[in-house]
Amino acid sequence: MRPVALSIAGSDPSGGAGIQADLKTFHQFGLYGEAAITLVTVQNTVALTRVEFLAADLVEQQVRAVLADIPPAAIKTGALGQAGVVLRIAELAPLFRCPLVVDPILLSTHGAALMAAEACSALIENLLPRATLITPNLEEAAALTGLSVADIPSMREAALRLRERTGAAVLVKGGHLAGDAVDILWDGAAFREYRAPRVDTVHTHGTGCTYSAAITALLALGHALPDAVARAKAFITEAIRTNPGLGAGRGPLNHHARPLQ
Ligand code: PXL
Repeated sequence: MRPVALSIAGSDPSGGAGIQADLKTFHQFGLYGEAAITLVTVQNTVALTRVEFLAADLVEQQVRAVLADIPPAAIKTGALGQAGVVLRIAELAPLFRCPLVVDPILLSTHGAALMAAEACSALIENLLPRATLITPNLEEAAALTGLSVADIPSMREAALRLRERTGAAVLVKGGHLAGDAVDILWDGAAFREYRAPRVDTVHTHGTGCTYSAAITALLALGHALPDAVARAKAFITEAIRTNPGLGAGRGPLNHHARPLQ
């Protein structure tokens, strides 16, 4: 049977990030994708001009509807918007019975808030402890720990702190470092480093969403976490390298990139 994955995230009508990126990525890995929408953005590759948060009970009802009927083999969360939504997802998490990847998104590519400030503590206290894996970038790792996270030693320190606080495995993504794009995975047993040569392009919109969706897909397919991260890293690196060059601003990746066999 074809595995199922669910994304709980925001809509990007330009198709590069959010729910749209997640569904394309699930599909590309051969999964059946489900999507519960948390917020709607108005954006293209040039600018984001509006964000509308959906009511927490509307998000909850979407998630309950799919869990009751077509239960997924892995779930990811993206932009959640408000503390109320974070708390509802945390309350629903015991029903999930599958890996949960939490991408702790705070800002959009264009710098707009996709998480209200007061939702950050709900995320740390309530949702991150329910996660199998959390996937902060440098900025999110800094916001979640209070550390300055700007090189590999500080990425390791942030990963240690976040795991201590939440019990989740932590992938700190160094895509914004100078030089190679290096990510650090800490699962409580070993540090692993995932390294790819930097692709010199502005077309990286939706990289974080696509990366965590690929990891979620691979977990749904039964890969162990370190292998899922390695394969997802290869996928996003190829997706950035072969980006279609769409739009007048920061364009999307190539979601048709071929996953490793
Ligand atoms: O990449 C973070 C992100 C998540 N979700 C939505 C977005 C973005 C980035 O722009 O638009 C809906």
